[in-house]
Amino acid sequence: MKIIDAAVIVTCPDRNFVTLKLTTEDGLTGLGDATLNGREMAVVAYLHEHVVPTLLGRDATRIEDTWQYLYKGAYWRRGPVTMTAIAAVDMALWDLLGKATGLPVHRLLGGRCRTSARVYAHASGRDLPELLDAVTAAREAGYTAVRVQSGIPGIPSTYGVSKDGTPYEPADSAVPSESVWSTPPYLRHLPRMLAAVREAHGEELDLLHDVHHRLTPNEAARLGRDVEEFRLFWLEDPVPSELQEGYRHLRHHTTTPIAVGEVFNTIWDCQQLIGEQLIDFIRTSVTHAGGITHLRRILFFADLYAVRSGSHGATDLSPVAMAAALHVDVSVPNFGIQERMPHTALTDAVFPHAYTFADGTMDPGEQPGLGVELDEELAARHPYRPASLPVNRLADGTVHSW
Ligand code: GCO
Ligand code: MG
Repeated sequence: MKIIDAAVIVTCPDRNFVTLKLTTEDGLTGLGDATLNGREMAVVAYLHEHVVPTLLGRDATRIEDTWQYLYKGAYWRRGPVTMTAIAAVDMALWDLLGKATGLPVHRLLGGRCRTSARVYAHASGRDLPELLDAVTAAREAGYTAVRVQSGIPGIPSTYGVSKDGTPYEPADSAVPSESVWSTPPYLRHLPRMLAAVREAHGEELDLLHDVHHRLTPNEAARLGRDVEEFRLFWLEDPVPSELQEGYRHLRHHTTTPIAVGEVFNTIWDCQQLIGEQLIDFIRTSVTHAGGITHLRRILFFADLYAVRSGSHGATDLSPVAMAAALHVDVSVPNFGIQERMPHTALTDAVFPHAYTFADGTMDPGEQPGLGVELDEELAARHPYRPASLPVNRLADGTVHSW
């Protein structure tokens, strides 16, 4: 099953997506997501210049060998651009193998360990009443786990809160917009916010919250303690993820479950966090951590230490990535939960897919391969538009993690 063509397709149906499409000599096509939010064209160049020429003529069934070739063979290892490019090839090869054998990818990965994958919704509001309404809407839509974020009194706008009722999408301008951050009001606000959600929605709903890398280890330890009574499902990215020792400090001070990993690219980025059991959930995504092959390596390692999966599933990961994540989710032993931010109707039209949502869970479906197609004609009508993630500053102008 020789690869005879590799095309990199960039489209912007409401937001940018980069897709790798491999074609074999038998006319089969496989898709892989290569979207790196705000850095899309860097991956496009990496694929065009350094990966595509090595794929032509290659046996598409040699998935592990191709992964090793692109990782070890490049000499320059790791990093988001490289690992996203490798991921796209890997996903496309699994998709091709599924189509060639007539099997959905989850069956090639050992088959289902569960009937479907539980997902969590995002609920946000500029103030508490708006947040409580958003949680109600998520529950009415069938979710049993909800990520809660709200505006913080004293801070003009913050991460994770949609501004005007439209779905939240942080990459909002070609040159990064700037937001202002202050930690003390946030630390005061969060326990009040969670108390209000528990008061209105009771004890049974699973609640998650994303700190988005903004605290020092000691601030995070204090927050973890302050919110223990609200029994979070997880507190996400409390500390910038490269500060791994910080998680040891945090772990020693709170039993609030911790989730990290959406910015990690390889097993080497989370080896210590998992091996020392400093976290409860690993959030590496199929797109940014080297594809299905490498994500599974991370998750099998995590299983040894009772760390569960919680794959990143923001809208900046395309429907191809969502499908790939779901095939992994239903087939690994240590699945925790899957993030879900629904794509726009236009994105769904550009990427028709077999996966479905019902009763707070998602299912990858039984179509051969990943079960996602790309409508290239519709994609071409929505060309790339540069968009960057915001930059964060403290009131005195100091740049802070966003
Ligand atoms: C999440 C994430 C995202 C990121 C975005 C960056 O938990 O879903 O934090 O919202 O900000 O994916 O590209
Ligand atoms: Mg996050």
